[in-house]
Amino acid sequence: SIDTMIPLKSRTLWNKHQVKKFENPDQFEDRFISHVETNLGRSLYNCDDLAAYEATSMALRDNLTIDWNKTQQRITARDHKRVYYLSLEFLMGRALDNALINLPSHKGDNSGTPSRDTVQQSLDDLGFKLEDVLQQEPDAALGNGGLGRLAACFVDSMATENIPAWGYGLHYQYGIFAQKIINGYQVETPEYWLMNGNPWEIERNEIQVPVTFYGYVDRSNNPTSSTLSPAEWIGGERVLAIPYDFPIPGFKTTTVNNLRLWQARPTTEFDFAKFNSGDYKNSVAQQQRAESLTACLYPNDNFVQGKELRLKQQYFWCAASLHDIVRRFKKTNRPWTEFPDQVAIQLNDTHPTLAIVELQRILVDLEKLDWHDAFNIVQNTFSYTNHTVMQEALEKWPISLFGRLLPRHLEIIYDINWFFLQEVEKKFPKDVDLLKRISLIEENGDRQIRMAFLAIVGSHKVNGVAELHSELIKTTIFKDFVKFYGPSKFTNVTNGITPRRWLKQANPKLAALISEYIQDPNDDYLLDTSKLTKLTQFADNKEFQDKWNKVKLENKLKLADLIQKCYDGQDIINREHIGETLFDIQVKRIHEYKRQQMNIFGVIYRYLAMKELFKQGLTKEQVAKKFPPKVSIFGGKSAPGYYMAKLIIKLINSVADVVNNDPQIGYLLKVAFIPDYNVSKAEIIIPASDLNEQISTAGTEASGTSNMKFVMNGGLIIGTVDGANVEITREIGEDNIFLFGNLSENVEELRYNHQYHQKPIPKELEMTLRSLESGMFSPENPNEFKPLWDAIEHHGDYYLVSDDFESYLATQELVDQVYHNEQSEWIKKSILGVANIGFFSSDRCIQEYADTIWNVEALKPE
Ligand code: T68
Repeated sequence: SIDTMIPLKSRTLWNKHQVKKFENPDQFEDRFISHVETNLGRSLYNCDDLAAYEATSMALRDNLTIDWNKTQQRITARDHKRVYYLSLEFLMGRALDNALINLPSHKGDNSGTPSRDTVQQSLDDLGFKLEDVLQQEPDAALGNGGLGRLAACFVDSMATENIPAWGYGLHYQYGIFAQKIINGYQVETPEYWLMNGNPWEIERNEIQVPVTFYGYVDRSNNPTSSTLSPAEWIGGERVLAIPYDFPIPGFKTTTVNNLRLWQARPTTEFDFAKFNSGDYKNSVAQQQRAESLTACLYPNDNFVQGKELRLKQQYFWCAASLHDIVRRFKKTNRPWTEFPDQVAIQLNDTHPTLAIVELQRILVDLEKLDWHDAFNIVQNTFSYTNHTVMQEALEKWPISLFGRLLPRHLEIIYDINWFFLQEVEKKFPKDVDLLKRISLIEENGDRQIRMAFLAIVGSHKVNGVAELHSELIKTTIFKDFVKFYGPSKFTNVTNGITPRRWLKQANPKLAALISEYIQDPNDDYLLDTSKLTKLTQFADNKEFQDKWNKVKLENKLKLADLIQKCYDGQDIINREHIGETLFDIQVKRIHEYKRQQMNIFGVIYRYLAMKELFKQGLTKEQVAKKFPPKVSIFGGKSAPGYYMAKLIIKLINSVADVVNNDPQIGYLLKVAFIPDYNVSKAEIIIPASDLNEQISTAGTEASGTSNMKFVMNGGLIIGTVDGANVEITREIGEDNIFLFGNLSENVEELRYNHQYHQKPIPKELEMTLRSLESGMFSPENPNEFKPLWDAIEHHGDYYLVSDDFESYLATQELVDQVYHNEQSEWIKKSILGVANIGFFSSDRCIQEYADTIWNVEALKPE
C-alpha cells in the first residue's frame, strides 16, 4: 500500500539502483576502500588504524542500515505492535566487534559469506590487525552500572528475538567520567567520546521535535472548566530534540532494531527584545544553554540528587520520545482505544515516569479525550521496572521545583492522585494513615512527588529484577499498593545478560572450546543456552578439564598484561606462578552496600595473619600452605560526591601499596585496583576470574548481573544470599557456589541490635580496624580511614560488615582449600557453572517480558 503512493517511474529507478549489502570478502574490501577514499578523504598512504576502524564500521553499518530499513518497513506494513524501552542509560560499550559477531554467518565457511573471520582476513590483507582496529573504538559509556548495561543487553536480545522494539534514551556528549587514580585517589576526568565522530550513529536533522519548559497554564478560553478538561500550556523556554539512531543487530537474524538517542539543540527563533537592545552575546549564550541540556550523564548509581537539570533531561527525553511514538501511531489511523494494542512502553526505573503524565496530557489536552478514557489507555500502555529498595535511590521531586518547570504536568499528577485516593478511600474507608502513606504526594515538610508511586499507578505491571527482590518490594516499599491492587500487578522478571557479548565476544577461546565439545559448530547454543547443559558430561573429563584450565590461564595472562599497563609497566602479577595464583575479583560501582570495604578488610586480615606467621619464624612455603597465592583485583567508579566510596578506593590503593611492596610476602598476596572500569575492560577482566565477589548486604542488591557474567565465564562466586545469587545457586547447584552471611530476613533485627546494644566486634575485624588506626596504611595520616572504622564501631554498622565478617573469612578459607588442594573439583565446579547458567540469557528474560508484560509477538524476517 505504501508502494502505490509512489509513481511507477520512480519506483523502477529506485529498484534498479537498490543498495546492496556486501556479501563476500571481495565486496567488503571494495566497500572498505571506498569509505576510506570518499567518506574519510584518505588513501592507501595515510590510512591508519583509526581510519581502518572507521571504514570497517561504515561498511558494516551500510549492511545494517539496509536491514534496518527492511525491518522497519516490515513492522509498518504488518501493522505490528512495537515495544519502546525507555532508559536514561544505555551502557553499550563497543559496537564493531559485536556487529562482526552478528554477521549472518559468523564462522568461516567456504561459501564466501562474510563473517568475523573473513573480515579479519580481509583487514589482514589490507595491512591491518583486527585486534588493533577494534581498540580504536571508544566505549559508548552512556550509563552508570547495572541498570544501563541491562538496557544494552535488552536491546541486543530484543533484536535477536525479532521483537519489534525501539530503545529511547539521551545522546550525552559526555558519558560516565573517565576515572584516573592519582596518589591512590579517584580523580574524575571528562570523556568526550565523540572526539573522532561516530561511525555507528545516523544524525537525523530532518526530525526536530520541539520541547517546552516553564511557562503557565492558560484557561482563559474556558475559565470555569476544571483541570480535567483540556487546557493550554503556554511554555516559556523551548528547545529542539534531534535524534541520533544506532542500528541494533540481532544474532542469526536480519532483524535490525533502532536505538534512538535525543540531543538538545537551540531553536532558530530569536529573541526580538534582545536583538533590538543589541545584546547579541547574551542571545548566543541563551542558545548555548539548550545544548548543555544533554551534555552529560549524571554519574550516580543507586542514588538521586534531585537537581533541576536532571528533571529537565527527563522531561526533554520523555516528551521527544512520546511525540515520536504518538506520531507513528497516528499514521495507522486507528482509534485511540487501540493505542495499547500497538504500543507497549517499558519504564527502566522511575527516570521516565514523566512519560505517563505526558501521554495523559497529549490525550486530554491535545487529542481531547475524556480524562478516564485517556488514563485507561495510559495504564494499559505502560509498565515499570523497579531496580532498588534503597530509600536514597527512590526519586522524589519537590512540588515547587516541579511546578515551575512543568506547571500543567503538576496539575495532571494532582488529578491522577485525586482519583487514585478516591478509589483507595472507597476500598478502605477512613484509613487516613493509609491514604497518607500511599499518596503520590509526600506531605511531610517539603512536599514531594513520589515518582515510584506515580509509576505504579500509571502502569499495568510492575516488576522486580530477581525473585528475592520482587518479593521484597511487595513486602516493603510497595506493601500498601499490594494491599490495594492485589498481588497480581506485581511480578518478577529475573535479569539476564547477552551470551553473544559476554561469552562469544569476551571469551572467544572458551566459546570455541564449548562449541567443539558440545558439537555445535554454528554456535546455536548462543541462542538456545540450554544447550550448554551438554557440558555436564565433560565435567569430570581430564582432557576437557585441562583444556578448560588452559583457556583460563590464557585469559589470566591477558588480564595480567592489562594490569601491567595500568601500573605503568610495573609487573604486579608473577607470571611464573600465575597458574597456581587465585584471581579473586570484585568489579562494580563502589558502594557501601556492595561492601568492597569488607573485601579489602579481608585482604588486610590475610596480610596481618601472614605477617604473624612469618614473625613466628615460618618459611614462605609454610606460610603458603595456610595462605596460598592470591591476587585481589578491584575495579569500579565512585560517584564523584560519594565520600565514603572514594575513601574505600583510597584504602584499596593504600593497601596495595603496602602489600605489593612487601618482599616477605612476594607473589603470595597481591592487590590491584584497575582504574576506569568499563564495558571493554570488563570483557578482559571477567573471563580471567577464578573467584568473583558478590558480597552485598542481604536484601540490598536487587539482582546483580555481573554475577551471571562471571559464572558464564567459568568463575566461581563467593557471595551472600542476595539478588540473583539465590537463583544462580538454584540453577548451578549449591555445591558450585560459596555462600555465606546473614539472610535478608534477619537484616532488620541485626540493624536494630547495632542501634540499641553494643555488640562486640569479632576479633579478626577488630585486629583489622586497629591496623588502620595504627597508620599502617596511611603513615602520614593515621586518621585517614577513621570514617571507615567509625561506620562500623560507632554508626550502627548499617551494612552489617561485623555480622558477616567471620563467615566471610571462613568461606574464603574454604575457597583456598578447594582451589589449591582439589584442583579437579574446582574445575568441575567451574564447568558445571557454565553448563547451568543458560537461564540467565537476556533472551529468556526478554521472552518473559514479551509474553507476560508487553503482550507482543516476534515478527520474523521472511
Ligand atoms: C542496578 N541499579 C541494581 N542503578 O543495583 C542491580 N540508579 O542490582 C541490578 O542488577 C541492575 O540495576 C539491573 O537491574 C543501578 O544500576 C543505577 O545505575 C542508577 C542510576 C541512576 C539513578 C539511580
